Amino acid sequence: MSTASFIVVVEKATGLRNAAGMMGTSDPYAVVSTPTAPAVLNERTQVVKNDLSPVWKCCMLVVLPTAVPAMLKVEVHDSNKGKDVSLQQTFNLFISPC
Ligand SMILES: [Ca+2]
Repeated sequence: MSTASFIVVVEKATGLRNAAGMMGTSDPYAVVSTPTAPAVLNERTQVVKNDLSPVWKCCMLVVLPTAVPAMLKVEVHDSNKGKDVSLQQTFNLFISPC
């Protein structure tokens, strides 16, 4: 199977939802996955505490098959001591060979 490598930079987000309510401010992190690829990537950025416009500047190496279009999914969550909460910021990026 032929593959291509990509450097994905998850740089920042702005104006995220505050899921902490009166308890403070969201602690966002992003998860990057490749749900359609044979070798599933599931990497995450670091948590940025108390910030609705976090700067992650996180580089990830992604290897995808060139034969078929692939999807890159980016989801943003609020980190908590208990269960993390989705900040309802999800992006699906489709990548296909030219
Ligand atoms: Ca939190």
